[in-house]
Amino acid sequence: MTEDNNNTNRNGNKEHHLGSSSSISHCRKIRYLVIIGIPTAIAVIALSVLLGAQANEQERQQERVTPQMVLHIHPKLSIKVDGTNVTLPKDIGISPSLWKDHSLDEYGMPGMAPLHTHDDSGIIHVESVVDRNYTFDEFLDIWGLDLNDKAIQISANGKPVNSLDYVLNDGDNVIMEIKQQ
Ligand SMILES: [Cu+2]
Repeated sequence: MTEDNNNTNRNGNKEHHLGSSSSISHCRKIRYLVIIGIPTAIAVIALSVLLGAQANEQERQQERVTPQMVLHIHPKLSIKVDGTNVTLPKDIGISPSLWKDHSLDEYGMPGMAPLHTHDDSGIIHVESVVDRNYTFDEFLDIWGLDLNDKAIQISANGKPVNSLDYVLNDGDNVIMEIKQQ
């Protein structure tokens, strides 16, 4: 009886061994994870790093193609010829016939001089890829307006302006009076 009990104990031990055979299948799971899981994880990480690098390269190329605008202000210009209001044309610095001086083109957004008009509201758009001063004279040069033999009077925000080198500011109200001679 005692022997039988011992056998049962041994059986019990065997059952215990069975328990450790389930830990062998646990080992297989780990080995499976190592063989399949780790290479998959490495591949996923490598792919996302590669895609990330590609996205960065695309961003960099886009920046090269479309430079960033760092200055964007809107002075307003009103023109009077012999006392009569004259509309400032649209597309100055955009349309070839209204874009005569190209010396500042490198500072403008693609297809536009840094000083231009989009409509006939009198608003001058200063849109520049560099932060610099732009003068009223530079706008007139881009436009190609011929002021030879004409007397001009300029005021900005109600104050007389004595030089065409007047630096344009955001929200300026510039009035140019032209007298034909
Ligand atoms: Cu603008």
